[in-house]
Amino acid sequence: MDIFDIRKNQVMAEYESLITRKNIPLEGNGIYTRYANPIVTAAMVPPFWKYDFNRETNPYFMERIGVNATLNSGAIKWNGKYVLMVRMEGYDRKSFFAIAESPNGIDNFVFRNHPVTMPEDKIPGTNIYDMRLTAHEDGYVYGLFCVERHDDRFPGDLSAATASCGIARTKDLENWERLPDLVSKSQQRNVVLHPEFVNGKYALYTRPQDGFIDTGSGGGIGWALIDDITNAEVKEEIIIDPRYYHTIKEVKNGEGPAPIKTTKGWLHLAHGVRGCASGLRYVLYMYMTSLEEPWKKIASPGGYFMAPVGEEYMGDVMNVLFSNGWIADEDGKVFIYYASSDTRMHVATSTIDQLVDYCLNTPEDKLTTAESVRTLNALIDSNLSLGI
Ligand code: M1P
Repeated sequence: MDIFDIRKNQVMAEYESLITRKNIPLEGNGIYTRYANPIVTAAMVPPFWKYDFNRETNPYFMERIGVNATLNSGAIKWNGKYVLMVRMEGYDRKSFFAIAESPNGIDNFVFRNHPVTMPEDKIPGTNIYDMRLTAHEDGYVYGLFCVERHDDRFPGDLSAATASCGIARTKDLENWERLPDLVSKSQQRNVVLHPEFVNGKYALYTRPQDGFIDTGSGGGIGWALIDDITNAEVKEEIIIDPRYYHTIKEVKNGEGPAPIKTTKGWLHLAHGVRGCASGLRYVLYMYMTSLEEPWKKIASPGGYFMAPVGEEYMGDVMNVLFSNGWIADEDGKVFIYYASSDTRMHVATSTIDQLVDYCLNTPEDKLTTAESVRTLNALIDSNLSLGI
């Protein structure tokens, strides 16, 4: 065997072992269960995306195209499979989308042969990422994602960029019809389509922001009704889940996946960001809104729902959990897909009943130390009175 065969066999064996590896549930907190292994990593990208398999042109079996990270993934159940719309990031820093699917939602994720070829809007984007998938009651599956372009108002500044919301739709998850980008007075990232019409209109969760990174005057997660999804424009926007001083969402927040409908209200998963000495810390939190008026918050459990643990802290952008995909099965099981540190994908499982219980019965953040201690003492006193 020459070097070509030795390397090819090694690469294929490692890939096969990773994509067939069984995942194991870890002990949970009663709210959700984490799993031992990440479910999609850069090492699980098919070798035929990275290597030239032609011995003549690649005698050393060298990697030709590298994938740096597999992160923030939209999710949907499709033909009985758990489908992730993975944000792939190449060695060249460009993100693109690719579908990885699994028979059980927790392991054996395999990429389809080709990444998604997303049609461009009138002005082509430089980078696209973080798709939220929504199976809308109009019959389409929509993908809303961030489109980054250089901000040409500042030609000398190579970091000046704009964020807008790209919109595409499909009926087969293969062929995408690109609609015009969302028109909005502010920049937008983390825009999510609500799955139902509201007052006969499409409804969006938005995240207005003054700059590409800083939300500035953007007060939090917004809500806007859209007259025409084929020419979507935010005319009026209200903030339904504000940022707040000295909370997990002091600096920024953003809607995660499209909310899940339950008998008690809409379940929402979001990310909150605060600053600390080591930079920004991204955690996941939940809230619920009214069934009839999805823009009205009815439950706001205090603090974070999930924060990085163990290897989740480490990666390209440290101390980050981010989720833009979850799947609720008909039996009530929920698969929460989240990325750690902008590097790899994980799953946690729960149920609708558990998540609703968590939202309705976790004390709210009452915003001061004194109130937090009062809340804690109430639980302690109640428990001690039971004679435990
Ligand atoms: O690096 C952390 C996240 O930062 C951005 O999220 P937000 O707009 O809320 O700050 C996004 O670039 C996201 O992709 C990334 O994971």
